[in-house]
Amino acid sequence: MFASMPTPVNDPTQGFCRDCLGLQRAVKQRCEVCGSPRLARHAELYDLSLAHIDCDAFYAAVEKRDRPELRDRPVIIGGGKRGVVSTACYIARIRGVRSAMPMFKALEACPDAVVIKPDMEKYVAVGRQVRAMMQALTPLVEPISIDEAFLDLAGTQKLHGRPPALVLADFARRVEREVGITVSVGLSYCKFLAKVASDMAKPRGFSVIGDAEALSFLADKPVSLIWGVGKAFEATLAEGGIRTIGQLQTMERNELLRRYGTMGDRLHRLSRGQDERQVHPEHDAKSVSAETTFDKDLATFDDLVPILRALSEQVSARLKKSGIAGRTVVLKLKSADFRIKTRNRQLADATRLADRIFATGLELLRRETDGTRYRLLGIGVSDLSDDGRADPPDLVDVQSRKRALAEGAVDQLRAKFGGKAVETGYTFGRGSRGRLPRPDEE
Ligand code: TTP
Ligand code: MG
Ligand code: MG
Repeated sequence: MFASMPTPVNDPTQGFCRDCLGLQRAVKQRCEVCGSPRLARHAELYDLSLAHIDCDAFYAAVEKRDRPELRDRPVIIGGGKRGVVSTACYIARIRGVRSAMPMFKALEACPDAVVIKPDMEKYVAVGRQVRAMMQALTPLVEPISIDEAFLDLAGTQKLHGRPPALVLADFARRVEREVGITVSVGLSYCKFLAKVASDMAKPRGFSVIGDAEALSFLADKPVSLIWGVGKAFEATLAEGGIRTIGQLQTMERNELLRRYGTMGDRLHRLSRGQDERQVHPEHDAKSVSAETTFDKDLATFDDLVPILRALSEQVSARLKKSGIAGRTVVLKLKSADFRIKTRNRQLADATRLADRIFATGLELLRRETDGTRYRLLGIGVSDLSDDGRADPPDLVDVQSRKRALAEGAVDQLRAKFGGKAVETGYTFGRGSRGRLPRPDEE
């Protein structure tokens, strides 16, 4: 069917119908083919290939699918021990019910709601089914939670015989038919804006944010739209008089770094719609690590520390480059007689900072330097996640905030002058005792 379809062109007056996928040749309120008002039009529609897809009112949608008599009723999923709302269908939301709301409050707002206890097994199975359908579109599917994922569809046009926008609209249609729930799609050129877009027109949304409009689109939005800006950080920014992303757009990068450390860099980039994070498929790394075998065996803490530091920086550089963070720090040692030990520690929050990885590694290493001679040292992080919630600005611990700030400055210098431009006290002049792997640069 699509082989015979004329190649669609980027023309904001044209676009396609999200119900029948028919191409539109002019600006009309309704589809020329089927009369549907659900049309997709955008000046960059056929250039964009990064998508975020999120199921609408996921648990509630699954329950409504299985109990069609509830279709037009307000449905709340939740209860159980904690007595809070997991999710509510859109009918209940109109009445003011929200996720995480105490159930008694939800029922005050919507007394006639049908309350259903969550059936996690069922939701996991449906989530997997949707994910498998995504993976049939592209190998680059990065699940974010049970009901959402990023998809990179760049380079798939030949395979599908149509551009990503049409592939995605068809996907949404197929999920409705084959799974019986609905999804919302966000299409953009980067993860940040794809995720923002998928949330813009829920349920059954299909929103596009192009390169050309990113700056103006973001300008009047609140800073909380930025990944990693939670309630606490939002308050910190408000203290400095910053409420909109537009205000961040007018600020110098150095000023943001000075004020907010590594977070300043993110504010600078994301406020301008610059987000280089790639889509990492599920089977991708479960951990990020670096290790090195020494020229000769080492046994003392003092000998091992500089190597640990250098390796921590490599791990951190790789995490930062991929936009991910890890919550468990893993130390690996191979003794002279080839026995491998691993020791790990879980942190309160995921980190991508060399300093945190190193400090945790140090604690683990201290206990293993008991005279044993080692031939290999490795450090890494597992429990990987997107770096959105990593390293929350720790306003209480001034020291850790200062360190994060310093690390931001070092990263900045490295980005400018190359990986070796800045050496920290631990790695500087490390001599020939430990042979270090080449820095993780392409
Ligand atoms: P979300 O995608 O955040 O929410 P949703 O799918 O219910 O609604 P939306 O249309 O806005 O995407 O979360 C997916 C599921 O995760 C949700 O159906 C239930 C569960 N969940 C909780 O249990 N507690 C929560 O606080 C949230 C936000 C979600
Ligand atoms: Mg959802
Ligand atoms: Mg979700």
